[in-house]
Amino acid sequence: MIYNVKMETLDASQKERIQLERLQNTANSVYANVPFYKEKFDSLGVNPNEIQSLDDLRKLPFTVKQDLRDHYPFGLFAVDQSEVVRLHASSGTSGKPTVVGYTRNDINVWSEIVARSIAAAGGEPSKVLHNAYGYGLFTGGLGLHYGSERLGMATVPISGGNTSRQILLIEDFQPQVICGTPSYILNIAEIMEKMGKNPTDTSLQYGIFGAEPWSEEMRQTLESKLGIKAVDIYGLSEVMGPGVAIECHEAQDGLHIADDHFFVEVIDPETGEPVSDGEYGELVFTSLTKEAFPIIRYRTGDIAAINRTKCQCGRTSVRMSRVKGRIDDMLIIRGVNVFPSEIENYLLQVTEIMPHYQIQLMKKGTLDHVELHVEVNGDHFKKCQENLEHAEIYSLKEKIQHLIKSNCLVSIKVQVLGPNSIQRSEGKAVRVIDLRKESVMQ
Ligand code: DLL
Repeated sequence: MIYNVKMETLDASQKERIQLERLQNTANSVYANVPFYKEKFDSLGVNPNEIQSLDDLRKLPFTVKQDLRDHYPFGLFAVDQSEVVRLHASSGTSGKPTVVGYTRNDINVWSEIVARSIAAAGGEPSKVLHNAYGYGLFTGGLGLHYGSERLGMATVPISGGNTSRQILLIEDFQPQVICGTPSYILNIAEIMEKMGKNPTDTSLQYGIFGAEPWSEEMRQTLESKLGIKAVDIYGLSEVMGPGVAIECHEAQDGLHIADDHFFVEVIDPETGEPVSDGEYGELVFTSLTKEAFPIIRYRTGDIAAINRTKCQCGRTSVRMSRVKGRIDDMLIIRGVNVFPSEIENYLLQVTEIMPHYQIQLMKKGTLDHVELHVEVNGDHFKKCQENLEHAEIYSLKEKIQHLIKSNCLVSIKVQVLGPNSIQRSEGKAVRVIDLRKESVMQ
């Protein structure tokens, strides 16, 4: 089902006209109302009136996360505080969080975008949606919640955690759609199995998973474990929250960007120059309709590629690939670049291990040392205990090392751990642990 047929199937010239008009409004608004943007535009000698085509966007400066931190908490807002009806923040690993604000109209637009997303994922009015994204300052819970209500679904605001209660409510409320981070939904499915229940026996038909990088192989694991169709949803608080882009359940072939509200560019992260369609680079978004917290050319740090061909579902928006990962999470191992999600893709093909892993970065002398921790599954663990424990584990280790080496071209030391050794997530999974400061190994 297409929620907003008119806006989701615009032809290229209609779309460009709307985007340009909205871009001009946004550039004027930030110039007039946010001193940070006025100073930046002035220092580059650019005036918003010069934006006469979408290409002119490239005259405007980039915005980065540090700019948000430097203007903590409300310094980049473009409206009077009396118009702000909602605040969200992302925790940030160090220092102050980054804060974003919404007017009543922003919440309305966001709800509509998420309603479109849920419909694209297979949701329908009058069915039930189980929302296991965290509620609070994180945009996942409330973002999906408002969109689900807008679509007309009965929304279960369970949030993350308390997994046995989640399972009870899935059984009793009979939801058609479940939302959450892929790592947490996997956790729910595993606990169901441990309780002796079959996760494919529920009423669930569709899953809306995102907020963290995940792989095609993880999609297959989740789809077969839960007997559902799973789609990828992308977003970030600085740009809006969930719903910036979503796959449709019909094609599951790239995420439709809500490009009547967010203009996308893909750049080479080193040079800042645009890359061609289909080539991977850093996603950069400009909001086109936001009032409280408009953002110009925001460098997301997320690596993906875009595709402008028409999708079989009928939507005409530009689509982005899965996000491979954040630039900060890219591992450089002996000169070879690899993202954790690429490792995950191969790891999940190994049937003797659980779909949980962690990558630890340590220092060995002056060199970085990378270790991949995986967890053997219960059946294989038994076999190891009954048979030649070390030989079994050793061969599994060798097998994984070889698989990663031949596909990702990096040599990583693998540690095979016993069942339940790796901490399960209730929100965003922590895949990379950087112990380089603490651990100088000899
Ligand atoms: O994670 C918003 C969200 C909520 C998206 C629920 C999807 C579902 P932040 O906490 O600001 O917002 O984190 C944004 O998470 O820059 C990406 O690095 C990562 N991310 C989000 N969605 C995906 C995805 C929410 N589908 C940051 N695939 C982004 C990979 C994702 N990474």
